[in-house]
Amino acid sequence: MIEGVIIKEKNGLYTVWTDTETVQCRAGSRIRKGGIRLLAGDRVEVEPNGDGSGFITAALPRQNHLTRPHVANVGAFVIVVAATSPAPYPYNIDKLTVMAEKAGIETVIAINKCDLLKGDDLRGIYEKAGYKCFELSAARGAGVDSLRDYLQGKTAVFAGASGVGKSSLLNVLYPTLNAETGELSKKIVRGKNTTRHTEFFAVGQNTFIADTPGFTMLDEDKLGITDKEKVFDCFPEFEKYFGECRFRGCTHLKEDGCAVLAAVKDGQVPPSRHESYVKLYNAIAAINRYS
Ligand SMILES: Nc1nc2c(ncn2[C@@H]2O[C@H](COP(=O)(O)OP(=O)(O)OP(=O)(O)O)[C@@H](O)[C@H]2O)c(=O)[nH]1
Ligand SMILES: [Mg+2]
Ligand SMILES: [Zn+2]
Repeated sequence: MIEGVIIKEKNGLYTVWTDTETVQCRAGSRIRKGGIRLLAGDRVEVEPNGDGSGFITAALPRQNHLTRPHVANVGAFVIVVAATSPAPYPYNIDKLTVMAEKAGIETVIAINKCDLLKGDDLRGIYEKAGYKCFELSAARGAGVDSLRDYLQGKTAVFAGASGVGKSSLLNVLYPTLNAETGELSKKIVRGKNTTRHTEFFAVGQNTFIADTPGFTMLDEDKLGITDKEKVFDCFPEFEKYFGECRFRGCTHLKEDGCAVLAAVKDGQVPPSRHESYVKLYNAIAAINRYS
């Protein structure tokens, strides 16, 4: 019996990384009968057959999971944004921060293409929200050392809109990656529509990274939030205003005496973050109204 982590799932075939080897596994009967849906990132116990194949006999408890991409045990959610080209669209970025907050996953913002435009505006917004920010240029290799240091020892997922440079950054961060995997270069060159299956690549001691294809839409009903009142909790920079509003039950949308709105007015909370809050609150309210 050995322990490992699922780095890839495709059509019921799981690739399990065990530090010394990868084992191609099927789910054992206990897993199948238990109706357990295994995800990339899940830690599992494997009964190897000795020929590179094996059976997954047990799944260890999950720390967290995301639905988009569908992965488990994410140690770092890296939201890649471009300082420009494509222009950052705050609401889409904020839906990603919210999804990760809801799942309880540590999130950082990787601001790429800083060779084209400085990243300080975005940095100002997201540092206020409590997210560590990296200013980077994949094109120039700038800033990547500190991001690599941060990722060391973590299981990380790169997400963000198409064209922001997720794959380019991964290539600069881990130049040996395609040599080790053989497949990634093709994937990266293809750029768009990379893969439907999220796959982790081992890039160092206990360090796994997954690239994801960019998407333009992340529907509000995929965020795991069913109650509009819970949207507030997914904006970490709002927390200190909890209970500070004039009226109990303040929705923080437009009430007089709202502490969050006051913070927006005096520059403590970036307007774009509050706008995203309002949009998301209304979207979640509408979903519940019609479902
Ligand atoms: N100027 C500049 N261009 C960059 C930088 N990083 C990436 N690019 C370019 O941006 C384009 C998109 O890069 P990708 O790495 O394919 O972007 P992606 O986020 O992986 O996109 P999807 O796979 O479609 O989600 C390419 O033409 C890159 O050459 C950068 O730091 N500066
Ligand atoms: Mg890509
Ligand atoms: Zn309020």
